[in-house]
Amino acid sequence: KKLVFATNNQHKTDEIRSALAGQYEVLNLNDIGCTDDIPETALTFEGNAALKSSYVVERFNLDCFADDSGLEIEALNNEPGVYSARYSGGRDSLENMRLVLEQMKNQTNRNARFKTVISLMQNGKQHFFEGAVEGTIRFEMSGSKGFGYDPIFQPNGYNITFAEMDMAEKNKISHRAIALKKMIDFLKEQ
Ligand code: ITT
Repeated sequence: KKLVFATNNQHKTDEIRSALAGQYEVLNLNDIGCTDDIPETALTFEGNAALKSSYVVERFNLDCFADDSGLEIEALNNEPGVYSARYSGGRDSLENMRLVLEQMKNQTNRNARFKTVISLMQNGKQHFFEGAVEGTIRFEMSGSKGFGYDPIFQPNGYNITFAEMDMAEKNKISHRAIALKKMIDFLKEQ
């Protein structure tokens, strides 16, 4: 069985492929020959996930799902949030993390959460699935696995960051894995 995943992010693709190995074949935008940079102009994860999935339905007439995600930090009024990918102005993860660490350097409230909203477009209908994982922001980066803000995020109940976990371990607890499981449960009920 095939699923089209409306993403340009290879790390997201790898995580979802790993989680669905042996169950579904996952094709991303590159695999369906889409090189467009889909505009993400909405102010919510739901809105942006919907824009990405609808784009693929309109342009390619393919059912698909999209993942919009980001890091919400309590002390920063839930920023970077929907601006996670380009918080420092560009897509450089190191620069984005440096900006967060700088803004957080005198903060005692380190609470944060990663969120994912998946929009599934199927037969002209849209379905949303959400996942979140609570944790804290480290004072320094640690680890080299994963992507994005993984080196500064420590999930509650662990003393390592997401970037110190293998993909399989991150996939047991991550925001993306939780949202994905809800979508797969929904697909299997059909
Ligand atoms: P697509 O829109 O093509 O899927 P993107 O990277 O632009 O890829 P988003 O708009 O959803 O994706 O931006 C999410 C950003 O949030 C992402 O670039 C990372 O910086 C961060 N992020 C999301 N999930 C993450 C995770 O599991 N670990 C670390 N950072 C994550």
